[in-house]
Amino acid sequence: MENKAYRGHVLVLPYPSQGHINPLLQFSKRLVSKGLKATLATTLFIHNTMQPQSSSSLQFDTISDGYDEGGFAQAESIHAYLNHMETIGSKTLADLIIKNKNTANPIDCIIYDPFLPWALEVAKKFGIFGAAFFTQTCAVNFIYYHVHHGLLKLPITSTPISIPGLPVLELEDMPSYISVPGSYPAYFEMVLNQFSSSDKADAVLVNTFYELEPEAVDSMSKVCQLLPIGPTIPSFYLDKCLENDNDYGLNLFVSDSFVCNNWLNTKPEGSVIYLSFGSMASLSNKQMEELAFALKGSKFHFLWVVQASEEAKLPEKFVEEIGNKGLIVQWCSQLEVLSNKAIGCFLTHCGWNSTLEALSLGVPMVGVPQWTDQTTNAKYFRDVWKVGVRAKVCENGIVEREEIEFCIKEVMEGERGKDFQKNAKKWRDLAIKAISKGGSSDKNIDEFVSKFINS
Ligand code: UDP
Ligand code: 7WV
Repeated sequence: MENKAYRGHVLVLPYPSQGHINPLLQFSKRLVSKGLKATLATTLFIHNTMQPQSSSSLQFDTISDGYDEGGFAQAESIHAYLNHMETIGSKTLADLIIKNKNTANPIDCIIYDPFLPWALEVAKKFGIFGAAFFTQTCAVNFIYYHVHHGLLKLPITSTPISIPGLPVLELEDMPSYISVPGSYPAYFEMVLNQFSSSDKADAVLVNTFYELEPEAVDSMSKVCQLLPIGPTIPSFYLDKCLENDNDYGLNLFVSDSFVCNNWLNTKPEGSVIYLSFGSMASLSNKQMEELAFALKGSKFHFLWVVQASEEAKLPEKFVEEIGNKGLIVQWCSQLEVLSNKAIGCFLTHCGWNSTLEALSLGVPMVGVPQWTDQTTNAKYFRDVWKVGVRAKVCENGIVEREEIEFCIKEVMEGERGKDFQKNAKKWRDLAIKAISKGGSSDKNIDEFVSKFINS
C-alpha cells in the first residue's frame, strides 16, 4: 500500500444528502482513473448506516456533523443542523487531514461542496489546495451569484428577469427561495453563501457540461473561472471507459433491482412511465392522490418510486387495484431503470441529478418541480433543451390529475413526443462526447488535476 505511486491524494467532501454524494463520489472515481488516490468523507452516521467498501484507490472515511446517531433527522432544525455541521465538521475535517499527514499519501487537495463553505477555511489553514464543486447547474449558480452580490435585488418586483447568458426567466422559473420569499431561510442563506468561499477557492468545478449551457458558462466565466466536468454518471452508462463503474455505489436507501428489471422486461419498448421525486420527497396527500388517479386513468404502465415516508399518502387500496399495470417500489437503481428500453418517459421532480441522468440516457421528461433549483431545471429542459414539458400548477399549488394525464400523453404519444425523443438522443450523444477522452469535460478534469499536481 505504502509503495503504490499515486499522482496525488484528494479529499472529497459532499453535503450529506443523496443528491450531493452521488456526483462527488462519481467525480472521485474519475480522478482515480487519472491516477489519483481519492478519499470520500461522509458523516459518521452515513458511514455507519451504509458501510461503504473502500478499494485500494477509492477510500471512505468520516467526519462528524454532530449527529452521529441519527443524522439530519436527529437535528432540532435546519439551522441547528447546519451550525453543528460547521463547528463539528471543521474540527473533524482537520483531524482527518492530520491523520493523513505523515503517511505515504498526505492530502494534496480538498474538493468540497460549497454548501459547506467552511471546508475551504480548513484547507487554507493547512495550506492545501481547495476546490469548490458546485452540484447544481451553472445557470442556477449564476442566479444565486447575482443575488449574493446584490446584482439581483429581492424581492423581485418586475418580471421577466434578465440575467446575462440565461434565457429570460419568469418568477416560476426562479429557484423557490426567490419565488417564494421567506421559504426555508436557512437553506436560502446556505445556497447564497456558496459564493462566500468560492471567490477564494483555487478552482471551481461544476457538474454540468459546456455544450449543455454554453451561454451560461461563458457568461459566468467572466466573473469566476469555472470548469464544467460533468455529467458525473457511472461510466457504464456513458463512455464505458472505467472498469466496474455501473453504479454510484453509496445508496442511502435499499433497492430491489431484481424486481424492477423483471417487471420492466415484460413490458414493450417505450410503454412505461417512470416516476420519482428524488431522495427527499415530501408531497401533500392531495398531490399524491392526483398522481395516483392520473396513473390509474392513463393507459400506460408505470413504475413509481414512493419512499417509505410517503407510502401512507397513497389512496386506500391503490396498490391492490392497479394490479400488473403499475409497480410501486421504495427505491430503485434509477440509472438501470432509465436505461431500460421499456421506459417511455420520466415524470420527475427535476432534481439536477435526475435531470442530468435523463438527458444522459436520452429519456424525455414530464416536470413536476417542487422546490429549490428544480423549477429552474424544468425551465431549461422544456425551453432550452426541449426534451419535455412542465406540468401546470393550479392556484392551490397542486398539479391536477387531468394536467398530469395530458402531459404524459403529450410525451408518450404526442407529435412533440417524437421531437423530445430526438432531442434527448442528441443530448445523450453530446454528454458521452463531453466526458470521453478529449471531450470538453475530460479536458477540464485534466486541467483541474494539473493545477495541483506537477506530473
Ligand atoms: N435515485 C435512485 N433511486 C431512486 C430515486 C433516486 O437511485 O429510486 C437517485 C437518482 O439517480 C439521483 C439521486 O438519487 O442520482 C437524486 O438526486 P436528485 O438531484 O435528482 O434529487 P434529490 O434527491 O437531491 O432531491
Ligand atoms: C439538500 C439540502 C438542502 C438543499 C439541497 C439538498 C439541494 O437543493 O440540493 Br437546498
